[in-house]
Amino acid sequence: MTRRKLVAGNWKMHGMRADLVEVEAIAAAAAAHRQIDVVLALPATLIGPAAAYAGPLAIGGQDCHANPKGAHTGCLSAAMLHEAGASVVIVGHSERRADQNETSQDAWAKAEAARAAGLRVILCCGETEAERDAGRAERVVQAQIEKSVPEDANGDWFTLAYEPRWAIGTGRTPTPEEIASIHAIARAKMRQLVGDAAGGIRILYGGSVTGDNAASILATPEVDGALVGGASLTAAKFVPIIEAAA
Ligand code: G2H
Repeated sequence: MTRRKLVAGNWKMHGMRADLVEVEAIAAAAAAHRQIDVVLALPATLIGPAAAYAGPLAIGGQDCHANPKGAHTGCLSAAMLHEAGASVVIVGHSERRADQNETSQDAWAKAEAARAAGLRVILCCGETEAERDAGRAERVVQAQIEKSVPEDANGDWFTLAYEPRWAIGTGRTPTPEEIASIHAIARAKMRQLVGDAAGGIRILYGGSVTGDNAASILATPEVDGALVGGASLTAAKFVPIIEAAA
C-alpha cells in the first residue's frame, strides 16, 4: 500500500512569537512540496497565530488531556487545541512518559479523546537504552502498541512514531536495518490489533533526525516519514528534511 510521506516537527518547549517567521518559512516549504504532508507541533501559545497563515502546513499540539473538560489545572483538552487551530496532536511522547509518568494506557485515552475532537493523532512509542541493551526493544515496542493503539485506528487519523528514547536529542540513531526491523515488527503488531487498516497507518521514525541523515532514514523500508525535534526549530534546518522526504 502506498502511504504519503509525513514530516512532523515538534518544537517542544521552544518558540516565542518572534519565531513565527520560522513557521512562515516552513509553511512556504510545505506549500512547495504538497506531495507530502508536513506538520508542526507547536507550544499551545503559538497554535492560534501560526494557524492563521499555515496553509498546507498542519499545525499540531504536543499533548492533550484525555477528558473533554474538568478540574485539571494547566491542562488543555483536544477540543481546545482544535478550536485554537490545531488539526493534529502528538500523544505518548517519551518526554511526557518520563516527566509526567504517562503510560501507554494514558496515550490510548488521549488518542481516543483527540479523535473524538476531530484531531489526527501521532502516537509515540520506543524503548529506553537499558531495554535495548537487554535485548528487549522489540517486546517493549510491541507491548506499548498493544496498550496504546486504539482498535479503530486507521491511516486517515492515526500515525505511529517510533522514537527510541536513547536516540532523542543525543545525535545517535539506530542503523537503517534496525529501524526497518522495528518498524516491520510494529506494523505486524498493529495488524494483529486493527487488521488490514494497519497497512494504511504511517510509521514515522524519530530521534536525532537532521538534514544530514534524513535522506538515508527516509529511504529505509517501512519508514513513512520523520518526527523531528531539535532540527525542526528553524526553517534552515527543517526545510532540508522536508525536501529529503519530497
Ligand atoms: C524526539 C525528537 C522529536 P530530536 O523527541 O520528537 O527529538 O529530533 O531532538 O531527537
